[in-house]
Amino acid sequence: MPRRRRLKGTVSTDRTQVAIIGAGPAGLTLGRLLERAGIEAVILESRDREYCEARVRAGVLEQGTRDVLIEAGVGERLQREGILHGGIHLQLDAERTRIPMQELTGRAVTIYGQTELVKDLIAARVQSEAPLVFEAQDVGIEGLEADQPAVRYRHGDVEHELRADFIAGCDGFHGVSRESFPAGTQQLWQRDYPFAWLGILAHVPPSTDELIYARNARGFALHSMRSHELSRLYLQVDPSEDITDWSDARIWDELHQRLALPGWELEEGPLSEKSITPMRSFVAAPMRHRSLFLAGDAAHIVPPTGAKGLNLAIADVVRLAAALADHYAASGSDAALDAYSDGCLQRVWRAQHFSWWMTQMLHVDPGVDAYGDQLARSQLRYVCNSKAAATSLAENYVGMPFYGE
Ligand code: FAS
Ligand code: PHB
Repeated sequence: MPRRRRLKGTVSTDRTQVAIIGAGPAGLTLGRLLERAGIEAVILESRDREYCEARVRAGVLEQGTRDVLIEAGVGERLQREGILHGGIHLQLDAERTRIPMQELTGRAVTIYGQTELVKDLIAARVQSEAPLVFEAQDVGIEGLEADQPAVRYRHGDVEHELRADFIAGCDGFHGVSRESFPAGTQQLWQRDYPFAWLGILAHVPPSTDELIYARNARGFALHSMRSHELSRLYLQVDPSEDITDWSDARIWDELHQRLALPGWELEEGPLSEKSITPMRSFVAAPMRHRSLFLAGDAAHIVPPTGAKGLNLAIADVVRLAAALADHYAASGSDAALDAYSDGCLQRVWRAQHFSWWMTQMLHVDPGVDAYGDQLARSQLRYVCNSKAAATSLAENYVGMPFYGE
């Protein structure tokens, strides 16, 4: 437990080794890895537990992500309920091709909802009674320039000042951590796409054994899943679309048209969730300023077409946890901390390219002319018919080996 000293009247001051802002996959996994390494950490989350455990986001875990979670002792349910996939299907109009990723790379992916992963990580932290503060309000970072990092927050009606050696900014794209970098100390790259994803959760067994990524003249469609009873499907829509204009019947009709294949049937079922997510690519570098380290969506965003967002977040914190362990080890080396940002960015830019490449190959871009449309179709046809091209996709999709793997 952080050492607490109550300053008379106003602020309660606590001390820990690592202050983690955000209880998403990045913050919770970092907390777990540090706990296993005997390093103290406090996780501060602005939302309540229910909200964090209800958010429907990613669903594909790379081999490396799976291995890290199992190694960290939070993979029991993942191994029991996760679904191993050795391939994906690519579809161009009414032609569907399986990409045998496991045959081509020796690695597979696991279908396991981010929602479930967050539940497992929170349950493990609550069980070990390691500090996790939900509903931490007005979180702010201070003392970076004076190398006396601290996180201020309000919990209930008590003001807190959490002093730490390091701060891990795992608070996502809209968090406070990246904003705490002094002006001019970061370079930002961004690309917004002229399309969004309308996603649904349908209570019907998946109509496919593995994911289907389909490019159709009407736009992109994806048939994914969460379990053998729960399907997750996505449609490319215009970013200005309003979800209230999309009845369940209209969504299913569009999915039928875009995924159509002679002799194959898409089963419908009741929807429990539908939402529209804008698509962007974003990178902020460096990912470190003095004792503040960014990880996950706080530093980089990819369009979900490559299923990389969650996996990048985990890869960042695997590298950060190892670097912090080096720092606190008897030998006390900061070499890995100093190399953290550049090390992460190598993987980030690979995932950025792959996610952009999958997105432009599989979506109908209103801003691209007919010639460009044919180029994208030719690219997709090539991937479906060339072992070399399929292997390149597979290698990126299953994920490159993790730091220290
Ligand atoms: P997260 O955003 O998950 O977590 C950040 C946490 O910090 C949140 O709990 C937030 O409440 C908290 N926080 C924010 N500000 C704070 C503050 N000031 N103080 C304290 N806490 C604060 N990826 C895929 O691969 N496939 C998908 O289908 C997919 N769908 C997505 C849909 C949506 C709507 C979004 C936003 C992302 C999606 N992603 C998807 C990407 C997603 O999986 C992210 O990459 C992943 O959640 C990143 O994890 P974190 O970096 O932990 O950030
Ligand atoms: C999902 O299941 O939510 C999912 C799967 C693959 C993607 C994106 C999302 O590329």
